[in-house]
Amino acid sequence: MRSAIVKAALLGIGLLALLIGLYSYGTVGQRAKSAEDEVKYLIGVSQPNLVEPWRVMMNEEIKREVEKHADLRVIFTDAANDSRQQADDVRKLMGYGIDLLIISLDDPVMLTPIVTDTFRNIPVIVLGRGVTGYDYTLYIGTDNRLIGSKAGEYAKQLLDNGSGKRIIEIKGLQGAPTVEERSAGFHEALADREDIRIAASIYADWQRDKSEDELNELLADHADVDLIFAHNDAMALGASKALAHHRISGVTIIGVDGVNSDNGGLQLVKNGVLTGTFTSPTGGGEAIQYAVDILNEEKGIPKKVILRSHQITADNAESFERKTAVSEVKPRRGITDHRPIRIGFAQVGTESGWRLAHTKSVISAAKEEGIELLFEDADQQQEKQIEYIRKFIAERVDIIVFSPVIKTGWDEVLREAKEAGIPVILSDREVKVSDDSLWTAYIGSDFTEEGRRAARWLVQELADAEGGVNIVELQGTKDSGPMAGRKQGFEDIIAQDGKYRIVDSLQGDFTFISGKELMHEALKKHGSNIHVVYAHNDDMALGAIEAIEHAGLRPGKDILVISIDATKAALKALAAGKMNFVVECTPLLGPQLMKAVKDYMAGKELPMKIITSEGVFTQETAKRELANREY
Ligand code: GYE
Repeated sequence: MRSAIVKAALLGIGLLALLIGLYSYGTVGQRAKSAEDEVKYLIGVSQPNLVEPWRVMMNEEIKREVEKHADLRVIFTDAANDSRQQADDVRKLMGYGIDLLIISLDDPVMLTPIVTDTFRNIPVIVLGRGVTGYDYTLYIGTDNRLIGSKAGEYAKQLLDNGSGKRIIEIKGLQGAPTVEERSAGFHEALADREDIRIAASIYADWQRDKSEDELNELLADHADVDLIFAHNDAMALGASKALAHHRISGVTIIGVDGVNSDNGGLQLVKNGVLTGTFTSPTGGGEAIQYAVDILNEEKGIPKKVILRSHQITADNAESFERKTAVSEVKPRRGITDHRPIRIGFAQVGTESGWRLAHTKSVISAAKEEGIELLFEDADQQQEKQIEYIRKFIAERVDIIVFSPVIKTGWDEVLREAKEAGIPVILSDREVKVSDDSLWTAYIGSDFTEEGRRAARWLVQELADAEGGVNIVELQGTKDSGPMAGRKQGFEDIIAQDGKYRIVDSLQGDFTFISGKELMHEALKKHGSNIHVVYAHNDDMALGAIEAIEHAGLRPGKDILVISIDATKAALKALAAGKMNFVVECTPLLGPQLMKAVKDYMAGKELPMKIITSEGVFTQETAKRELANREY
């Protein structure tokens, strides 16, 4: 709670802000006389510029959400595309005593240190572009590579196979990660069509006029163009003007953003200037919602929230507009419908300590929220999981939740759920399907990042070690999300130094027994030539420890042991010196899952991915954590 003096000062800042070009927003300004005491939290919003309509929109969404909270006050800054200015803005905001910073970065590399500094003192939400490392509270953004690849798929659809087709790509700002990602996704998607060529790629800095000017020049030589993909709708509009100027017709234009305002992408699709666009949600509204939760110290705040992008074409523009109109957010079932929400949960099995904790968390969170839960355990078998999902469809549950044992093979049953109008939430493991609208949200970890974290520790720990480092990898269930990500992330990091060698990568299934047996085999084959065991989960690591001891070697000393999950049993082994490093992967997903279920039923759109916040443990930190571990 802010003191009276601070609150009085806040009013002063309002005036000061106007004088120096900042501006503030919130309930105090409007209700100064009656309600100034209610201001509980001050939030700073630092923008890199406000020339892009998309950023103006972001601020609008922030304001709209702030209006719902009488106790919030926000100060906005605009750095006019200057990173040094943005760092100054943040310092100024800190000087005003903000309780939380929302920042959308100009140059992520240059601004990471100021974000890190700020995060030492207050929570920080990063919007749109990531910083390196983990020194922030929450990142909210969209998947730009996915947007690029969706645009590429759409382009392929629009340019029928046959004679050579030419595309011009109009990119945003040179060097910006958003631009590289959108472009990479677009190029990847087109790679399998030899008849399509990206004839030219130009930069237009996200600006309509620059796009028009650059394209005007280019069209002098490239008049034969079939399709233009612009990284935002403003540049797409500029492109259409250049085409008109050259009297070129029949060119398909695809944009990105889909903002609903004059000359925003939605309107441009409606009036036929654009053939299609892909929404790029700003995350402004979500940032305030999470800011409130963070400031109120609620549990289960995620680390990353990835928002879903929607395709808008002439066919769905109107219904999209209706669906997303602010006044249209209404509960997904009748107000008179008082029965509890009913969800069907097809758990993968009972393979690990992690899994048991996950089951417990989901069941108890459902109970706490008064949500009826139909629970089935598929014993690590895909056929059984499919069977249970079909059963839930037949029983017409409100939402289906499942933890897919492997990534592939779900298209058919998910299509059945979609046709029945039942949304599917993926808990802790992802699927790979042709159409991502077949699932509504994923709540779980970033497995590739977990693998990277495991490897980063190793590389640091053995930085001075001479000679080669032989690693045995114990893999989780074949083709499962965590197995694939943990393998990939680990390999990416160790590949940077030739001394690390995976001498054996053995296929387990996340169970203690598989870890023990595989390690037994590995020891028979490689003897004491093994320096490190990297297990994809704790249970396999604990099994491996038994095998190592059985072979007369000392786990944690003769052979370093690294694993992922951080269950109590593993932390005990770590504290006892039998393991060396454990990356956390939290199974306590029940509360976040139930929150998503309730949000969905209340009519909100769920983020595409909610990535949990997790830490890492060494032998020292494990000792401290043991007392608090719930699983
Ligand atoms: O790490 C492992 C388990 O899907 C994240 O599955 C989960 C993994 C977890 O059995 O122990």
